[in-house]
Amino acid sequence: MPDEDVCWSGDAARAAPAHVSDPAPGHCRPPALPMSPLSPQEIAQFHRDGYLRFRSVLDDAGLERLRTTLDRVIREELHRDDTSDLPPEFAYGHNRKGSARGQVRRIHQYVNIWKVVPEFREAIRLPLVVGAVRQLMGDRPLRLWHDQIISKPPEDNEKFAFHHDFYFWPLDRPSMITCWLALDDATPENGCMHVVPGSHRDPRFQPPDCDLADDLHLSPAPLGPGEPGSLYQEVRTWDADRARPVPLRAGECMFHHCLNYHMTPKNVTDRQRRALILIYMPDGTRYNHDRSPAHPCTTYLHLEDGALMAGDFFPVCG
Ligand SMILES: O=C(O)CCC(=O)C(=O)O
Repeated sequence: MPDEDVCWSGDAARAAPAHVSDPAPGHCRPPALPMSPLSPQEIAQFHRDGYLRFRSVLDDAGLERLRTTLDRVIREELHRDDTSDLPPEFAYGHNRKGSARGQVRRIHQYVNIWKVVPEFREAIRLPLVVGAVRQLMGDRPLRLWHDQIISKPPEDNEKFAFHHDFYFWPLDRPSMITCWLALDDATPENGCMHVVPGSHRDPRFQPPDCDLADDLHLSPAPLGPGEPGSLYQEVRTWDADRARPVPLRAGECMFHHCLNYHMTPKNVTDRQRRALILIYMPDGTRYNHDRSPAHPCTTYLHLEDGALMAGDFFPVCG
């Protein structure tokens, strides 16, 4: 990767990046809302279903810039041996060695590409995305929890089985909202997102040790634990055709709540399926070590349990 594109290097990859500044760690003052792109109906729909298909958030030039940049990063990373000058989480999910068939694997999960590549650092603050997420979170100031690229190239790729994201995160409350931004047209055939509408409201999927009182998104679901025919019993066995596909054109995005069950099927086409995934949390979110003690984005930060997720690692975005 060319020097001018590397924002972090060596020890700096494990310390706070100098180029980003956090004006007010902790409960920061909300920046002015850039725009309010969502209607009340769309906000209600998100709270009911746990996801919302949105519109294009990039113009053609912006989309092409991200795609070209990502292709360059993928090319360069395929040949990189030494990752010591990168944030540790960046290489999470990499498998350059390829499949049993001996192919070089071109599927990549780059975590926190915003720390490494300027074009993606700009992308964490896309005005339409930040404006919409602020609205969905009840106008609370946002920080980035982390981003990730997930690229499913033709042939050498796999499905992501049903899961909800909060299960994996060392955070104190399930208030995060993810923007899944398609960099290619995403269809059921090449592995678009598939969601289980309303699953975020099912109490059986909600963490028992979290204070949910302030959470605007949650309300009890009608079925109780273990009830015959309940989502809980069924969801683990579901294939993609049991969920709702969310096809998107390149440049469009969808939002999903961190408790919403989702999956993506294998890409069985000869087309790419690249996505930029931006995960936001409300300012004031705290670290909960026991929930996920070895998360790649926090394990090397040695945060105190209960610490505010603040500072330059988790930048204010809107
Ligand atoms: O992009 C994918 O294939 C999977 C995305 C996903 O599971 C997620 O954003 O949590």
